[in-house]
Amino acid sequence: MKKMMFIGETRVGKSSLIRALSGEEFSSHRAMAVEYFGQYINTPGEFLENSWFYNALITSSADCDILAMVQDATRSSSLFPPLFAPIFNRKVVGVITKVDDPAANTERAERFLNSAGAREVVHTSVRTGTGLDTLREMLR
Ligand SMILES: Nc1nc2c(ncn2[C@@H]2O[C@H](COP(=O)(O)OP(=O)(O)OP(=O)(O)O)[C@@H](O)[C@H]2O)c(=O)[nH]1
Ligand SMILES: [Mg+2]
Repeated sequence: MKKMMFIGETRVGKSSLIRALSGEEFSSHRAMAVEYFGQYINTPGEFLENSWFYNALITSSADCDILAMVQDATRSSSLFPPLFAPIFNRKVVGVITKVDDPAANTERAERFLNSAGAREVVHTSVRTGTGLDTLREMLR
């Protein structure tokens, strides 16, 4: 069974995405720990926000087939460093969250993800269900 690991800043929507994708009760405790839920692996936002945790992200990614770099469409900044994706040595997909939000700017989010090294980018919303099937399909 293929696994997908989500990385992204705090509050970008990682837990919401896992809840929507799995269709089950996934309750995140905001713990400073990597969480395993079926085919999905959640990581603390702090791991991306503090570069001394990058090693923890890289180590955890050994368990996944696909790494999802999660960018909030409403944010005007991104903490993904340029060319971050290749260091994981995995298939990497960019995931834009909250595309339903009136303040969403998907072109900006896509630029952040492209510069971080994501070639493929999926637009998602847990409110409308946009993009969820595309992500599920990748795990088949
Ligand atoms: N409009 C909209 N809001 C969303 C969407 N996904 C998540 N949110 C909101 O964004 C906020 C953060 O969502 P979480 O899923 O807790 O984010 P997280 O990345 O798990 O956050 P941490 O666990 O703190 O790192 C919540 O208030 C969600 O309701 C979406 O698709 N659309
Ligand atoms: Mg969470």
